Amino acid sequence: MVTSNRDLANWVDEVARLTRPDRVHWCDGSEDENRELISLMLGTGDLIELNQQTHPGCYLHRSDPSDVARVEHLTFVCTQDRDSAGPNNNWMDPGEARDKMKDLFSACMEGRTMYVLPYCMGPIASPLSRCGVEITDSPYVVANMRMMTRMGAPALERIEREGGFVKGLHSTGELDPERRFIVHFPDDLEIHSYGSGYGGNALLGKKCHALRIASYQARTEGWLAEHMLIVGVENPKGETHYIAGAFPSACGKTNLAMLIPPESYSGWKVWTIGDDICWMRIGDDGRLWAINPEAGFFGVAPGTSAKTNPNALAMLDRDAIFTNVAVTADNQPWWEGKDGQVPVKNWKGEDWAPGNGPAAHPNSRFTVPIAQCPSYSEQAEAPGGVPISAIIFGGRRASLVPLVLESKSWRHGVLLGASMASETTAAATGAVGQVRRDPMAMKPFCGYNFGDYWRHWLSFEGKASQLPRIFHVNWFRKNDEGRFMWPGFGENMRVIDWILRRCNDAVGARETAIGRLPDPADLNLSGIRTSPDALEELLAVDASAWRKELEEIGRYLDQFDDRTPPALRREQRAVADALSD
Ligand code: OXD
Ligand code: MN
Repeated sequence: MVTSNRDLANWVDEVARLTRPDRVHWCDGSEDENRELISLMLGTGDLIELNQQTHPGCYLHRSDPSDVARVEHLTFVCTQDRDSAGPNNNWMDPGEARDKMKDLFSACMEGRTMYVLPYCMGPIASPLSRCGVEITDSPYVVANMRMMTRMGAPALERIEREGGFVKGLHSTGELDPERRFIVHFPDDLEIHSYGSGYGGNALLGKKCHALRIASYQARTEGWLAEHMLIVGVENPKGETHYIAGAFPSACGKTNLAMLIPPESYSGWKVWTIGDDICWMRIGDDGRLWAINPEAGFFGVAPGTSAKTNPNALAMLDRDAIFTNVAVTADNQPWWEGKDGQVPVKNWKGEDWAPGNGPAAHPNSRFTVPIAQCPSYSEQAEAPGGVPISAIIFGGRRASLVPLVLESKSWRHGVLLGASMASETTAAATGAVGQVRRDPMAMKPFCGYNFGDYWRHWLSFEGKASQLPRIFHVNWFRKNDEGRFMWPGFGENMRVIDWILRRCNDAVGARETAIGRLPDPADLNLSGIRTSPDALEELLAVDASAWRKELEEIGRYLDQFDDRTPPALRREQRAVADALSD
C-alpha cells in the first residue's frame, strides 16, 4: 500500500477498477518526476518546446479546439435537494449524477496512466489550508497542478496526519463536448470531471475545490471561500495594508494583483499574495485573516503587456506552461497585446498572417508558480494568513456605476456584492459582452444557494469586531464615443490610495443614496490626463438610472424566494427609498 490512509487507498483501488488504467502513478511532486512527465509530453505532442534561449523551461500546450474554456452549462452541483444548490447552479440528483458519471468513467483509462495527485490548498503548515487528491489521466493536468498547488509528498503527509481530504476524479475522456460534465457532490466533498482537459474544468484544485466545494465547507465551518485577489499595499512609511478584491473572470484581477504604482507614488509598493482565490477566517483579534489557497497563476495571456502588467511579463520568460497562445518565427510565445513581435502560427498551430483574426485564443493562458512574480510577497506562505483591511467588489460596467464608492455598513456592503454585475468575457463558453449579475464574482463558483450564501456573509456582522470596510469599483466606464474614461492598470493605485485613506479615517466622503463617494479633490490625479469633467462624470450618481438599477436588483433578489435574507431585501429597499427622496 502506498499510503497509510485507508480511505484514500480504497478509493484509488475502486477508481482503478472502474477506469482500468494500464498503470497507476502516485505523484511525489519532485523535480525528477516533473522532468519525466515533460519529456513524456514532448514525445506525445501534448507539449511543444518553446525557444529555450529566450524562455528556458517554457512549453506550449494546444488544447482541443472544442475545449478552450470553462463550461458553466455543463457544470453541476449535486446536493440532496435542488433548493440547496439554488437557481445560481445547475442541479442534478446525486444518485442520477453518480450513475451518469460511472458510465462515462467506465474503462476510460484503458491504455493510459492514472496519476494520483495529493495536494494542499494553502500553505502546508496553515490551519486554514485544506487538502485534496486528484486522480487524473492527463499528464498536462499533473504538470499544471504542480505549479497551482502544493502537490506531492508533503500534501500526502498532511492527509495521512489529518485524515480528511477532497476527492477529485478527472479524465479527459474523448474530449467530446457531448460527453463533458463537471459535477460536484458537496456533501461528500467529491468532484467528478469528464471530457475536458482545460483550466478550471480539469485542474480540480482551483474552481471545483477551492471555490465550489470550499464555499460549501466554509459555510458549515464559519469561514469564507471567495473569488478574490489578495494584495498588500505598502506606503512610504513601510506600513502594509492588505486588500481582497472580487472581480468576475477576465476583469483585470491578475493585473491588479501585480500593480506597479505610477511615478507620482514613489515609495509605494504593491505586494502580491494571490490573484484569484481567497480563504478568510475571523482571527482572535476580530479581524478577517486571509490565505491564498493557490501556489500559482493560471492567468489570461491576451492583454498582458509591458504597459498593463510588467510584473507578469517578467515572470513569464522561464519555467511556465502556455496554453493556446500563438508563436513567433523564432518560437517565442505570443498573444494579442504583446508588443514588438509578430506571430507566425496561431493557437491551433496554423499559419497566421495579419488580418487572420486573433492569433492567440482570447482565453489562452499561462501557468506559472506565484513565487516567480517580482511582486511576490513572502506573506503568501504565512500560516496565519494576512489581515484584510478592505474588500473591493468590481465589475465591467460601461455606464452607471461610479469609479469607486464605499458601502455605508457591512450589510450595505453585502448588498453591493450581491448586486454586482458585469459584461461577460471569454473566460467561459458563451456570448461575450452581455451584462449579467455576478454576485461577489461567484456566479459560476458558489457551491450552494446564493440566498444562503448572502445570509452567511451577513452573519459575520455579529461575529467579528473589526470587519474590513467594503468598497465597489468600476475601471471600465466608457464615454459616448465608446472610449474608456479611466486609464486603469497602474493608475488604479489612485483609487486604492483613497480606499486606504478611508480605512484609516484620513479622508472624508460624500454621503449619497448609493454609498460614500470621494470628493473629486480627494483623489490624487497628479500626472494623469483624466479631465475634471470626466472625473465628475465618473463620480456622479444618476438617480433615475439608479432607481431602475435598484428595481432590477430587487427582481434579481426575488429569484431566490424566501432564501434571500430579509435584511438584504430591507437594505435594497432602503437604498431605493433614499434615491426617491
Ligand atoms: C479563472 C476564471 O480562470 O475566473 O480564474 O475564469
Ligand atoms: Mn477566476
